[in-house]
Amino acid sequence: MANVELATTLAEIKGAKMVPSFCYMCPWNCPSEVYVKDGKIVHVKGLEGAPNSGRRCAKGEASFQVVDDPDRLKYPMKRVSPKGKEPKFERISWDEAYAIIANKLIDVKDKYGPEAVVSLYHHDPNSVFTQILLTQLYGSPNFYGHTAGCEQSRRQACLTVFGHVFPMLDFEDSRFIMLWGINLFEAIEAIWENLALFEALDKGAKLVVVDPKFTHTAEKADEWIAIKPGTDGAMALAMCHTMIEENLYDRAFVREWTSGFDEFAKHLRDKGYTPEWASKVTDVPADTIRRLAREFATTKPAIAEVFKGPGNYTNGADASRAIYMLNVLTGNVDGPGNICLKDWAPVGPPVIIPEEAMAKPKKPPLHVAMGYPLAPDLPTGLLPKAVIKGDPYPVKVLFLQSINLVMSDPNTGLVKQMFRELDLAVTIDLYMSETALESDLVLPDASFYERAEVRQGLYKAPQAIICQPVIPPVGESQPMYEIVKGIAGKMGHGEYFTYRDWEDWANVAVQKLPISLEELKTKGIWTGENRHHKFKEGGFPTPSGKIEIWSKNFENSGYNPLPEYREHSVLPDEEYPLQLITSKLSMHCNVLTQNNPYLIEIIDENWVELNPLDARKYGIRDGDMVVLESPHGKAVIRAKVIEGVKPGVACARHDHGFGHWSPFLSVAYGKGAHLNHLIDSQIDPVSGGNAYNERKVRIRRA
Ligand SMILES: Nc1nc2c(c(=O)[nH]1)N[C@H]1C(S)=C(S)[C@@H](COP(=O)(O)OP(=O)(O)OC[C@H]3O[C@@H](n4cnc5c(=O)[nH]c(N)nc54)[C@H](O)[C@@H]3O)O[C@H]1N2
Ligand SMILES: Nc1nc2c(c(=O)[nH]1)N[C@H]1C(S)=C(S)[C@@H](COP(=O)(O)OP(=O)(O)OC[C@H]3O[C@@H](n4cnc5c(=O)[nH]c(N)nc54)[C@H](O)[C@@H]3O)O[C@H]1N2
Ligand code: SF4
Ligand SMILES: [Mo]
Repeated sequence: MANVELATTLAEIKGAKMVPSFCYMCPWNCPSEVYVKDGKIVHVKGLEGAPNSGRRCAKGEASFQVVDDPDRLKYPMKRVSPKGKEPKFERISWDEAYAIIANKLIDVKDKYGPEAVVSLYHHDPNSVFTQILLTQLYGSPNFYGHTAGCEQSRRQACLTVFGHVFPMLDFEDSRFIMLWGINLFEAIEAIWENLALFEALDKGAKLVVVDPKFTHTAEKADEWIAIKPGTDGAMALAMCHTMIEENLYDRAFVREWTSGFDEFAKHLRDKGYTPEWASKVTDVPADTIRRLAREFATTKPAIAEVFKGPGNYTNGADASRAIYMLNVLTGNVDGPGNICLKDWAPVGPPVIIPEEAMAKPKKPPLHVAMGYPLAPDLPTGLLPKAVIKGDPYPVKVLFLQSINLVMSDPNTGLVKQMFRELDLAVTIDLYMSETALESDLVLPDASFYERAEVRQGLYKAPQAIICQPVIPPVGESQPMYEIVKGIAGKMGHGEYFTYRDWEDWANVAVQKLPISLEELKTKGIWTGENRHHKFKEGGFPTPSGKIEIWSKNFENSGYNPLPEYREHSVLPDEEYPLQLITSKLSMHCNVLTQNNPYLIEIIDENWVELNPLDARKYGIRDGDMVVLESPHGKAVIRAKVIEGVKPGVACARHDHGFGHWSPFLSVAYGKGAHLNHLIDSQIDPVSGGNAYNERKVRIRRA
């Protein structure tokens, strides 16, 4: 920052009031300090004393633009043009919006039952209010997040093995860290985790990154394993094979805390999951696989973690399960320097519905009816079928909050078609997003600088964090607690939503916390004790109470109880010779930062990366515009030629978040390319997670 700018900034901050809050530019919610003066945000930074140690990333720093953005939605809007035609909207009052929603909900319940109403969120500011209204009072079992579009396979694996959905990475004391496709230095997952990883590296920990692409995280690693896409399961199983054959596993831990070890050892042997076998599948030399297995097993404490990379394939759940087995066999579970099973803070619901008033859904939730009983969240890839064909049962109304499904899910054309078949689609957003364009009603939410929220902090120890409104909402926008209160009132449920201001419900939510709301407002966070080896007090929350190498749930649902290797379903061929994988950019978050002029100034388009060998083969030079073509569609995008991507692989950067076509996004509109229409809706057969990395393409100069 130039001196003059710095001086201006300091003058502005002088005398500003600091309000502890948190950042919502990505799902990791870093605790923050927001400086406000004369009703204007003049500065933001990470909260001192919080685990992110005063830091925010570039997206967080650019966040205050959200309140000044002239493209923000300001009023409730109703669609006045027919679906499928050019979208036209007109301003309506909140009262009219509430009445339209309430009447439709009552009508749909009469005709089809409450389960015909589905609610989806990703970024989930106060979605708990919607959950209370739709599931507890209205009676739909279909309130879901967007994990299928994210880390569904990893989550399902973690749930199966440990009975827990969310491991935290306690890097600080690790001595051996193996990251399978998880790109922490670009796709940031909470700044404290990155700081802890740096600390471990400073103390001499070894970092191994398994990824078909040489990422920023791989740059910091001791070893980069350029694996063939979609084959991580084979490598992890072969590492398990080596650990068992060479007696390197933690015998005492396995005996006391796991179930199914003997069956697993036999399974690995019977299937012939040797390093030699895996080498042919993965392109990783057998000696390397064997050596890494030995090093991992003998250098403690260690962490092997996976996120979306190996997970976003049709074999993603078992690949993730196999990677978790490395931690299990070596006893690297929930100790210092291990993956730790998140300990939750006692944050309660903001509104308590008495037991006798609770609705009892009559039909199973959609994921169960769809035949995915073990999916931790809705397989959204199957949602179009439910809406268009009524299979497994009719879905007539969609609520979408903080999610741009039309851009973020695969098979864009089918997702758009689904919207045309709905009786009512309500989008609650900050912007007229591409999903809003397909909706009947669009409601303006208040941003995280304009609303309150109390939620779980994503830190290894239990943590509660608070978001506080620092400026009034833009236009007529309203936070979810007001929107839900309005709809509930029209539906005859007003008696449960009697809070006058946010402190009323926040006081209810913090009841079980050891500190008061007033204290939380001043401090910003409450952090509990960081406990290790919590399972020693009561086992694991799995059916057997142990870590399940052999999964009882899988057995009961007719799946193979042991992790196995299957080839994924979309493989390159002569016509489409490249596997197109996806990878996020550090300066943008998903589908929500592209209208931010500061971030767009740093990165204003996305691109596809190719190895020089492939570039030469297809006559492409660095910087060329190219046509990418799959059996499902084509797109024009810039090419970058780099050594750090495996030959035969094309890596599309942030290909869900660019190429916005909503004319209401004046900064984002038309920048870069959107590539989710090049993918079919294939999903993992157990987790129901989307397989974004399963695209085969050909490439030519545009
Ligand atoms: N800056 C920034 N940070 C973010 C986000 C963002 O958009 N921007 N999004 C947030 C969200 S919602 C999420 S879910 C996380 C995602 O966090 P990550 O899962 O870490 O991020 P991705 O970039 O989706 O994928 C990671 C890597 O998987 C690799 N990969 C692809 N196929 C394979 C494979 O077959 N095997 C292996 N081993 N690797 C493979 C890709 O090359 C890529 O480097 O990031 C979060 N943080
Ligand atoms: N090809 C490809 N596709 C992908 C991915 C990929 O790596 N490659 N990543 C996948 C992953 S990991 C994820 S998590 C999904 C993410 O994609 P989505 O689940 O669609 O979610 P986001 O991009 O987080 O949020 C999108 C919407 O939230 C709105 N929003 C932002 N703040 C607020 C708020 O305070 N209130 C309200 N009501 N709305 C708000 C934004 O304006 C935007 O329209 O995409 C998935 N799709
Ligand atoms: S990592 Fe996410 S929550 Fe933290 S400062 Fe960056 S954008 Fe905000
Ligand atoms: Mo995600």
